[in-house]
Amino acid sequence: MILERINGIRDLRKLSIDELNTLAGEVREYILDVISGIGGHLASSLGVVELSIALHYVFNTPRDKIIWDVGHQCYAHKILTGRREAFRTIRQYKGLSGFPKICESEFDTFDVGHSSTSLSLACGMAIGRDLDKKSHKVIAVIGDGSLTGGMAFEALNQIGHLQNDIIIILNDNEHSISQNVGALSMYLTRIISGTMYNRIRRKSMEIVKRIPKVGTIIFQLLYRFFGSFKSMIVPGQLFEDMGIRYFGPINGHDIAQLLEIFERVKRINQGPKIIHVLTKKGKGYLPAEMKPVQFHGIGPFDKATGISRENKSLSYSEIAGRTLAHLADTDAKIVAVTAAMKQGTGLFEFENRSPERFFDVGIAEQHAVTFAGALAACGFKPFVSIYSTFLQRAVDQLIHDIGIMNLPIKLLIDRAGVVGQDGETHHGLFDIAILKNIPNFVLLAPSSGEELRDMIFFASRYDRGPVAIRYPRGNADSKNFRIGDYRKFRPGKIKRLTAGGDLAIFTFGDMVSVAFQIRDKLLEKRIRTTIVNLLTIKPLDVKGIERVIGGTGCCITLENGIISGGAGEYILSSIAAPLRKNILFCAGFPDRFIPHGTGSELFKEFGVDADSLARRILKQMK
Ligand SMILES: Cc1ncc(C[n+]2csc(CCOP(=O)(O)OP(=O)(O)O)c2C)c(N)n1
Repeated sequence: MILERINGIRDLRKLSIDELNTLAGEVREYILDVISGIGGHLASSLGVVELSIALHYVFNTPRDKIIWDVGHQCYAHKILTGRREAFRTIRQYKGLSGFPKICESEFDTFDVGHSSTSLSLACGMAIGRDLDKKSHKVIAVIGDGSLTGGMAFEALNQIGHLQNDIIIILNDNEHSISQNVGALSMYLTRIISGTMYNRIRRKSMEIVKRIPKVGTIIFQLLYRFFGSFKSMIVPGQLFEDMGIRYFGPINGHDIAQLLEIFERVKRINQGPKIIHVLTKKGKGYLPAEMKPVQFHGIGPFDKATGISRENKSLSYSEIAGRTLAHLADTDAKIVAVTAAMKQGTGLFEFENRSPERFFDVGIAEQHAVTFAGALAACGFKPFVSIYSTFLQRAVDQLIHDIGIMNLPIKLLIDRAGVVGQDGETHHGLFDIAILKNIPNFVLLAPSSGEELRDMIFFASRYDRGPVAIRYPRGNADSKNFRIGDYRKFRPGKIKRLTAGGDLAIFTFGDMVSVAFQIRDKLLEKRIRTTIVNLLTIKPLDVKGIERVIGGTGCCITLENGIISGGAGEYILSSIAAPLRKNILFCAGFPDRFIPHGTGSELFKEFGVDADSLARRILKQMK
């Protein structure tokens, strides 16, 4: 095994090209062994094994800086840079992060997780280097999906203008999570087919020329015919026109080719360069090559068959997607918008059934929100399905393009709360604090499949302003969920789930089940609990809440979000002043970035699990 000898980057640089090829196979197997057991971003990482090897082989890392966009494709990079054994702990509680982390290694140049940041980072690092009169290389690795993000364009604009020495590796696998979309993606495809076309053109001209007598005439006709495709002959002209030298396309699985082009480009010390590298998502593992979307991010699976080991029942995302698709069948004004997350947010059914009203805008959350605002202004009912963490990108759009005009867009905020192993860049802990402070927004939170269905039904008919529905990652309680069984939902009304005179728990969403566990624990101590499902975070049912507090005397609030600026503090500041002392505490996540781990590990660490909360309540009630 060559991999066993790779304890750091120096060991890699001693290998021959043949050995590098063998190493690529071993790294793939190792990634598969580990990720099939615990889950992770598999397909993207398998696609860049040769690229990672070649980059670290040619460039003088960590002095030269490699910046991975999103960072989900960093597994080979981690294995090669001294973290081979630690890789077994990746994405697990207190183990390696699934993304680059500067605190983990000097080879990780920046903390990432959200897309389209690498070019801004490369631009900043290159300018920093030049101001400091240093001479190392700065290399950004960006996927064709991430290149659809607005930030990437903003950075290209500056990079082309300033002309610092920057190397951009465009890792083109024609996929974002799903098949990539948009005009730029089509342009990249034209480059690839253009080079194929060039090869065909050259070959056919050579053959025709050799035909006796008529050969020259046919050659001239063909020449004219091919001439009409001139734009294809100069690949990457778009980048060249922006002042960025284009190289490629290069086969990203041919190590010798990669080494050659990297050596060549490394020697050009001036100006920005882009190397267009073609890779296959899931390379080397047939199930992932066949189903790159499913294997983009996957839970534990059987390595031999590729079949998932997860117990799947209906998730909140699936319920949201199905409900929206069903409503859109009979309501021609409903439009669905996603920023490259149609699988994750369950919108594929909508796309199949109402393709003309389905819009994947690329990794462009800001555009998604403003685009939806325009649709709402035209009388449509745009639903933007978006993960809580990625909605953070569009805060100004929510205020400036939606809130101020009170436009009736509908946000389906998926993965709200702690998301688990993707960690601090991906937890959806800030959405309540953001949205509840934007005037005009109605903010809802279901605790079951049927509540989500009814809230979406409500949102589809509500035209007085924007509505946001936040729901967690994972399976929903769906025992009472039937598609189409819509019941009237009225926002701004709490729901008492249990009656008990000693304590009230005000909660919502997935924390309702935790409240029931607390109730059971307290009952052992003869404390009877009223559980209140808020359902609506804004506008708050202040009167209803005050009535409950008046009845129980003391209460807590409990949420899967940050405490500061969250629903609990909102209750605290909204109820009549004399009642405030009755709130024992507001439970949720503290003013810290929450690391990676399973949901239950994180709830426990931060004292938001039933055991810790029951103990804390008992202590305070005494
Ligand atoms: C701002 C933001 N939106 C959405 C995502 C979710 N996401 C993670 S990877 C990915 C696709 C990236 O595509 P590409 O850059 O081509 O990399 P590939 O996975 O194809 O290697 C998306 C949409 C994200 N990480 N950040």
